[in-house]
Amino acid sequence: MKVALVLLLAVGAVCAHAATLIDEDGVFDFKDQYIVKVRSSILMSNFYQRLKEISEELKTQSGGLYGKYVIVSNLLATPSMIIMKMDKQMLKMVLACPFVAYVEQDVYNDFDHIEMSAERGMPSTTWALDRINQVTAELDKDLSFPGDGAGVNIYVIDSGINPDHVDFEGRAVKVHDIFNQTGSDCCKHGTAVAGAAASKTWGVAKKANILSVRTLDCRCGAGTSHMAAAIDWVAEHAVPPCVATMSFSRKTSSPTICEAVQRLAEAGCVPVAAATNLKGSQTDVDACTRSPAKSPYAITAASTSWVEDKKSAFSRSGDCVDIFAPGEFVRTTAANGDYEWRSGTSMSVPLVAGIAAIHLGNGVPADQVRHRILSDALACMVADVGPGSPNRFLHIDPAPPATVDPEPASV
Ligand SMILES: [Ca+2]
Repeated sequence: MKVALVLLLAVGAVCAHAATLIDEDGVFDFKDQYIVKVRSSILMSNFYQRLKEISEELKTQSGGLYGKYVIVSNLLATPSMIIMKMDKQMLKMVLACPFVAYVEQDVYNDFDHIEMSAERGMPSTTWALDRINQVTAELDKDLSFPGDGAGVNIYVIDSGINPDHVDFEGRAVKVHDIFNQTGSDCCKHGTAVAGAAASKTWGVAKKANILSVRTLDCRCGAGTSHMAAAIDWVAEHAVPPCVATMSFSRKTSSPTICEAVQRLAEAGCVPVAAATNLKGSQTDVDACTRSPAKSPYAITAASTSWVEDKKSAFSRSGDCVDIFAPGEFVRTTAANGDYEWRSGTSMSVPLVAGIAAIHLGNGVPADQVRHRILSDALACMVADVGPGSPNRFLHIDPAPPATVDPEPASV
């Protein structure tokens, strides 16, 4: 259960104010660690000075028991967001400080893997690519697209990648690892996501560049600060035209991640996020309770089945979903150099991102790609979309875009 606490506790003389603490029950892997967002009107030097004063005040009052804090690192590119460890009394005082906009608990976020069993038989290996370039449900074996995304950079913010997979044809490269490691795909997720976006055989945008930014560890999990920092890194370093896949999620919505996604969009990249998967008996089906799915700047993708274009049972839904795309039994590249089937909203994301790359490669401006994808989507195609979800199904016309005649020369 998500709990939003507003602590109105003992405040110092200067701090007659309470920021909101975005908190979560039961997960304390990042013990006493928080992301503190300082109000944009405040000079950071003034905030750091105030931290010292609060600490000294608490230490004096408690005989040295409380008032401990450490600035962990400034993983986040935005200087007004800092990651710090602090004791509970220090937290209360920071929350009460008017310099602070909000404090978000930094937590470790597990990954919700989806294992599909082939109870209804298996689809054709090409079904996902085949389905998104045609209007009718019956597959016509035409896998053509009106472009290949050449010159477009697809940032795969994920678990790393195997850039040597033959199906990437040398177009994939590891550009950053948030854990300062090698960027290798030890959880074997990022290579699959990248393959559905841009591999030669199973990708949508078959000539786009793949740039891997690792933010998921070998368990496919990450801290909230890691996720936000990876998005932030791309916002800082992205080379347009570009699109970014975010097939991961914080367990609850996160203002830190939402702000990072906004910066990414403002940097000229098209953000695509997973609606995320339901696990076991979870009854919270709303994608709005997850980040980056909640971000209005991201194109948030939910999953459909290869049978009757039905919303996948595992897929979250709701009005934070922007579009549905195939997400069951998607054939793609595997981290070991082979190929594999993958299911989950994680796999809907790269199909949307691949189409975004095609549009970018065809000259559609980044700030119009979202509108283009949503307006091209097929209406009323998805069965059982779930409460509040828009009934939009990913679609691109396979015919090449019409060439625009040059303006007639003026006489
Ligand atoms: Ca087709």
